[in-house]
Amino acid sequence: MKTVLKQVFLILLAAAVLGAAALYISDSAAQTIRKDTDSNGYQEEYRLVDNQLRIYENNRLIWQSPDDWNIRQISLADTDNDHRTELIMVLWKHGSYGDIKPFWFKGKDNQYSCHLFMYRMRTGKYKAIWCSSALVNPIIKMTVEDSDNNGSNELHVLEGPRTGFAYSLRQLFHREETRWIWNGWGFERMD
Ligand SMILES: [Ca+2]
Ligand SMILES: [Ca+2]
Ligand SMILES: [Ca+2]
Repeated sequence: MKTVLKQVFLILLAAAVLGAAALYISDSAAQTIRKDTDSNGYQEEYRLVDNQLRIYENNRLIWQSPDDWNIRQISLADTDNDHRTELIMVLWKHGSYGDIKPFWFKGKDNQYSCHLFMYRMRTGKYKAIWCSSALVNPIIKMTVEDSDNNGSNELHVLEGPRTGFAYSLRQLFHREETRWIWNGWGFERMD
């Protein structure tokens, strides 16, 4: 009996490892979106390939993500409810603060972590509007929608476990759905 249990455990473990590997591979899925976010009459094309984003308008490259960003998902929506469309990106990168570290932060800032960045196109250029520091629970999937039909969009997030030891295995089991609303300077959790 004990041997049978051991075999069942080993089979489950193998399935979990294969599942985690499949999730890892699916992270590099390609995504292309076309939308005229700045209402200039020309659609932009957002090409997410190999976790790198390139944005074109009239076949002209107008923005590309830094090489050290690993972008998992992008979305075009009115995330902050100001009637303009933003680009939001879920990405992984080293370091929480980028080039500008807060004065109180000492030591090395090179932890590989998940972030949510919000950008907007203005006069033909892409500018950052809001960038999160390292998220405690990484985002596995996000959508922006008005799910309660009150006229304002919310950010819906599927969160994974905290990063660290055996993260790829633990993310198979830990999932939490949360809703967030833009409050003028950041996202505030709704429930
Ligand atoms: Ca445009
Ligand atoms: Ca907006
Ligand atoms: Ca709403």
